[in-house]
Amino acid sequence: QSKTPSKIDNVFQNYSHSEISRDAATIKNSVVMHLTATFLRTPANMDSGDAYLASAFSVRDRLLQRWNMTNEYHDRVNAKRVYYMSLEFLIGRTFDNALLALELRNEYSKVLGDVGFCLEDIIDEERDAALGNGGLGRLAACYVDSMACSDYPGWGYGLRYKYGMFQQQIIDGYQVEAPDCWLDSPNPWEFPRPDVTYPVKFYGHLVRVPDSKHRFTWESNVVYDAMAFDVPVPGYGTNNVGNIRLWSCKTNSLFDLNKFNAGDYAGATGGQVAAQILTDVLYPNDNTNEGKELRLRQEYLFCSATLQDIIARFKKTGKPLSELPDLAAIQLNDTHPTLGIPELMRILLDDEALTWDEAWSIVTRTFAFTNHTILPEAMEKWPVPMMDKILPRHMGIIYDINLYFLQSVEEKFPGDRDLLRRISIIEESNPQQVRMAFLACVGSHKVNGVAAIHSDIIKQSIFNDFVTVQGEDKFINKTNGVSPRRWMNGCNPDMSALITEAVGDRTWINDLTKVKKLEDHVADDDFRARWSAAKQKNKQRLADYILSTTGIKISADALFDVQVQRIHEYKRQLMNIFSVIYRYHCLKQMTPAERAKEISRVVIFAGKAAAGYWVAKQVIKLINSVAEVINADAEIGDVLKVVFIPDYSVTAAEYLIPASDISQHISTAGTEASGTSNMKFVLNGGIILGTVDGANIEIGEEIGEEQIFFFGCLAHEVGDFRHYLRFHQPKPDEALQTAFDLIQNNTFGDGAIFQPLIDSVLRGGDVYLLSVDFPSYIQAHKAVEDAYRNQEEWVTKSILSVARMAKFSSDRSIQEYAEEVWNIEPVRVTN
Ligand code: AZC
Repeated sequence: QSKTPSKIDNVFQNYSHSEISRDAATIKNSVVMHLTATFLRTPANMDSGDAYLASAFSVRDRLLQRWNMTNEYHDRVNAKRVYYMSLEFLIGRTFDNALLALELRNEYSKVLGDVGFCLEDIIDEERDAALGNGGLGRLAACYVDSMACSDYPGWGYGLRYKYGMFQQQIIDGYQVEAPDCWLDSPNPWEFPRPDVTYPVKFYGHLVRVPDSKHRFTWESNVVYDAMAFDVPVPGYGTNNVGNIRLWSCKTNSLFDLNKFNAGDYAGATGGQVAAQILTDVLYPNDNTNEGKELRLRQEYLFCSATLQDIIARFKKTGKPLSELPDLAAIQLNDTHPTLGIPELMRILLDDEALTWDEAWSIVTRTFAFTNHTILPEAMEKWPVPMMDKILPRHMGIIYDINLYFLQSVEEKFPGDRDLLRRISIIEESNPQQVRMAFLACVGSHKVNGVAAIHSDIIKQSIFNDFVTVQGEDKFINKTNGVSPRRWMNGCNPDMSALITEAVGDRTWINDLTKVKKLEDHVADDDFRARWSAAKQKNKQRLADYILSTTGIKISADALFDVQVQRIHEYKRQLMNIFSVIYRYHCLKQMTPAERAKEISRVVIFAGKAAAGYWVAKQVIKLINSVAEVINADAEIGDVLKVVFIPDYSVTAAEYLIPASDISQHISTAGTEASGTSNMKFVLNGGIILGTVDGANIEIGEEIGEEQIFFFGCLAHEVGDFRHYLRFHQPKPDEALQTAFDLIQNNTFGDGAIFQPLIDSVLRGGDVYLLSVDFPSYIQAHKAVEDAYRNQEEWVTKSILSVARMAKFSSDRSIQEYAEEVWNIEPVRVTN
């Protein structure tokens, strides 16, 4: 440990705490400095890619001052920190977000404008950081944003995947996956930390420490180094800058020089390849679990590096480990980071020589767990033999955790063997499996679902026995939220300007309860006109985006009807496209005069299917085949258009969401834990057509049922319908049957390709209840059209909705977690 010479303190006294320089000349100088010195270009040969990089580096310089100050300050006051452990962070772009947070957007726009660049084009040069699949990963990104903006000392921990979410191409109507090489060009938003590196062991064998019950030495030759990369999370309206620490496997030391010298070139790099691959790719599954060995190793590398880092930071305080829960709260974002629990046990038992009870008390006071789904196919389980081979020490610890847990159950409910079987962390299947959700639950002091209905459902289903054994108080609800910075102020500047006008200032961006003020303007004709104009401008922007990405020309005067999310059977994009086919049929039956009276509609889809999810991929093909026929039908023209936007991403969502009139959130009741795009759409003045599911329910409660179009069966009815359909043939109504007929008559190309989709309804038990909900779905579409005809009322609905959406800010969610789960306080960072 080298000590800082006291002279350094004097010389750099004012370094990190100086104010951010905002004047045009200084900004211009710093851009030019980076252009020339960081990237070896000159102003004369600068293109927009260079302009992006030079500007981004210059903005980041300004961010760093606050970043250093934040960490220094938190250390100095021994702030309790929350660590949000997530295998996914779906960040998207950072440049514009940082400009807004530092309130430097106008300054950079001017400086770039002076040299002939348009800021919007420069922003478009940035590639998304797509280190996540969908809702769960984007939620993690919103949560670290809210922690930063609300002055909570919070860090995200994740993996730095070399290849993020795959790029989706559409070829002949089918999804084709291509690698996302997002790190090919310099990434201004990460800082390599070669000094922050931890060894992570795999395989090997155990040696018990003499005379100890729970202490082992783990001997292994397979040791990889995880190295940290830090990603800043700029807080808006505060000096606080959060941090996402991402781990990457370091491979240099694994190069085998002896093999190289002997001419075995492949062998020389073999170890490096095996290590590197651990952090190479994001597993592209949303709401599904594949029990791949590589994934288990990936999860462990992540958990081990993270826990070692947290302990190292804690030890700097000089406090005893029993006080860890006073300075650290760890949130598990689903079960993927659950190995953090046995890993912390391992560190405390083996490295720190604590007793089992001391260690277990620390663990259970530190961890809390969020469940995001009840879909059975998403439940993480690992075969005991696999776990035993790769992580022998952890398997042993899990057995002991389970033993002590089951002993406590037996004590409370003596002789209830079926309860023990149901609640055991080890499933008695062949082979045995470790149930990660149960391990996470046993090792945490709080377990939460992500919307009210979902939190109720998990108490009645997967954690039902745990509620009985551990008591109801442990199981709570934390309804999701989204960041108003990115999902209002960033993506919808015109609407945001109107809100600022209504509120009187921009404080609503960090305190969304203030949008209530919009209600005062709902009768103001001028305000309403500008509200509509903002939406219209967003629609035109989306129409341009669609033209440039798909070549399809749509009219911005049509009703925009949007369903964008991962393609999944439970989300029922299939039901949507069946209804589009039926609508097409109806339009074809009409006379031109009748058709002219119809509301023109553009139905927009986007979303990725997991590479191995065949049914979902067929749904994409069907959408594209239907789109091709309808869009080419001159008789139909602009009355109906269908668009599938390829490669859905955070950035695409930022174009789509502000432009929607109606968006669909139509999961079978009880299947969508929460949904978060539903919140984003309404926060941008869009109206929802949805099922009584997830957060749709709470949105309806907040904004009033006149502002939302609900349809379909209710969650408590689903069981009976499914039971019935197991033994009875579904009876499609006339509308659904018409859609089937059109497909089978080869209206959209070879109908045989799509027969399995029809069969999933007719012969597969219709698990997602399309045949049950279709009639009310068609009715709901009619209700939407009737409402849309009355534009005056529609605008009222739109304004009132936004005004009443404060609850769905992620700032509210984070405050609830802070108070009820993490027990942390905001810390205002000052010099
Ligand atoms: C998703 C849920 O499906 C979605 O309803 C929720 O809004 C989101 O998490 C955030 O809580 N779940 C996932 O993406 N993945 C898993 C494994 O649940």
